[in-house]
Amino acid sequence: MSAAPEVRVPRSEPILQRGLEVLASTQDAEGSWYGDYGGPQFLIPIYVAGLHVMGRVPESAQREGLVAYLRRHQNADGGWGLDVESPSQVFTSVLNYVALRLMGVAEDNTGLRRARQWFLPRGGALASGAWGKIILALLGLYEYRGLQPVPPELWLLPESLPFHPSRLWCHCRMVYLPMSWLYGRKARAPESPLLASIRREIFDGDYAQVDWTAARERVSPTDVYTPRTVWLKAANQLMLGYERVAGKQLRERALDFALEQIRAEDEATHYICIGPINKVLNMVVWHFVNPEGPEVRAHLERLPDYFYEAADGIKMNGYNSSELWDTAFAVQAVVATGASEATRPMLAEAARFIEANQVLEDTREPARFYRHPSKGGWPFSTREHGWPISDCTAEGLKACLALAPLGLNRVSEARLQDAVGFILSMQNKDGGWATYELQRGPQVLEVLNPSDVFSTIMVDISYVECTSACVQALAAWRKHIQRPDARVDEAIARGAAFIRKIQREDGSWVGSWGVCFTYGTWFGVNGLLAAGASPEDPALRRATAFLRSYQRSDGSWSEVVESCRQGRWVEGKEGHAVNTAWALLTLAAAGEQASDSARRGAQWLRGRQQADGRWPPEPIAGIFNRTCAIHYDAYLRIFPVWALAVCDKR
Ligand code: LAN
Repeated sequence: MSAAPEVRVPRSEPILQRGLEVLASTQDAEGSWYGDYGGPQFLIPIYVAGLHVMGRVPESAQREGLVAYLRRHQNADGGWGLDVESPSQVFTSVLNYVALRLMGVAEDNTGLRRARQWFLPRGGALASGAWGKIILALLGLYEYRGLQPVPPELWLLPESLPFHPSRLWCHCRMVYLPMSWLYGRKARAPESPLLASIRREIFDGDYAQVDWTAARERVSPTDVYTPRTVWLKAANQLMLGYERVAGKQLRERALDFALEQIRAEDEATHYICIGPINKVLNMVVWHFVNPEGPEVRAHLERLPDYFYEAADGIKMNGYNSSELWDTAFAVQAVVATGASEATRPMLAEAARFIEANQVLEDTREPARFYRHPSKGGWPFSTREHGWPISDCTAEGLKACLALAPLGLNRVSEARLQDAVGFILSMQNKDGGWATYELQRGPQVLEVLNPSDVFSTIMVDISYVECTSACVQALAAWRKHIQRPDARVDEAIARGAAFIRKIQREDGSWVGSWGVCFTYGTWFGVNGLLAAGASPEDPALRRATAFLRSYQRSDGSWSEVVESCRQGRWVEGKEGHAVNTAWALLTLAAAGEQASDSARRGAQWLRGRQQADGRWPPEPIAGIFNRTCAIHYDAYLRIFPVWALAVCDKR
């Protein structure tokens, strides 16, 4: 097929112009787009609790900002949700209540009174989801014997066991690692009058009378997304039995082992850590090891990486940033607009950021610390963070290859080759790609998920997003090198087969990291196309028919986080520019950019742009672990531009 010359129908011209200006004006000095990555509502309280254990409080300006943020996001019923858009849970309500108290808000404050009125009738601290109780125990506001056990000795079990901690998804593993150390030590903040008072406020009865055995099992229905299975209950009984007889020597060995793993994580990430939770918990661990030590100091220095000031107050971001990810998408969007002289400086800056943030080395002793080799990968945020991810590497590589024909790519061929090597090393046996590592354990381990509030946290499994991004990157690479490479070809074919296998009956794919079917289907379709599927392919026809069937009468698409929770399409109140952009990108890729459906979608998207070149704020489009919404600040600036650029091409 000879490529038809690309003709741009200038219908979106002024809109793209303004959209590009907004992108250019929000680009950072380093070439990236840095922004708000908030949403989850359990991060600030864990941070404040951690500081309190260390005898600290946030400095006053930060404290004010945090308090303002928590107040701003208290639900009308008095509680706090798992994220800023969700219904109240006991877990987040009790923790945010405690955080406000620790930051100096008085017990009789109206907001706090309303909070108590929400969570006390539901059982208060005793009915919190599992992680809440762990944090409360650390503060001495809950008893360790009322927790499901997290013994550090699990780390000493044979690595060949399918449930050895090293086989867990790295986020789960890295959160439970410091938790197991703190649990093993029964680490606890020193008692104080403030804590004694809070303890009276968050229980609905006398603390001295609490039945801690019953408390272990108790959890409010509001906090249960993943019910505790008989397998988990059996495992808990086993661990409780062990906890009763645990010898001191073995415990010390296990604690030492865990501490070494913690040190390796801290060093590999320059004390940023993989995420905000293990960042705080690792720091607290070091406080108990040596409060004046260099590790605590190093941790304190990297705390600011996680905070972001926005119109709604100061929040703790869900990662140290989403810069690489957003920058890679922004590049692809801008290149799709035709990359005029005016946008070259923006692309050149972005290229610099991408070049500066590829991971160039493996971590120290990767096998000993259960790390997959890192060299050549791209992280979600920055090189310093140090954890490369399959699809971030893929999008980084795709961005470089999109910049190359413009003469703007700065990453050498050898380093691009390393990225390809990293991607190839990450392909699972099932043909798909997981997030940070190969799948290390059976997916049935999910029956041991002890978190109550999250799903799919136990094992890193293949996802449509990661698989599609890797297939697309490998296909772009193959085109770039213009010579055959059997390994790459085979990887693409296996990846495409995986994508086909997980397509749903209705033609869609479920997104796991974006909301929801529009996101998953965008990846599914583009993965198959990159692997060589023809637009007539029945899988693609079913996918576009699925999308068309959910188009709203005004031409837009709209999905909300409930889509991910319920596993079925749940419509929002009005059209969303991000969902609409994903749907349009999908239709256009599948050859339907001239269809009536795409035309109406593009029309809606154009009409939705504000005079300032932005699209108005809309509900959160990011998600993790099926339940928690997380805000991708740059998506509203990137995807509408990208979609309109693509729809304008004929
Ligand atoms: C992220 C952010 C990036 C995201 C993508 C790269 C977009 C995705 O395609 C793969 C998964 C990944 C890497 C991802 C996984 C889960 C994360 C790390 C997050 C959503 C950011 C925050 C979240 C993390 C688990 C939050 C801490 C909470 C726990 C349950 C440990």
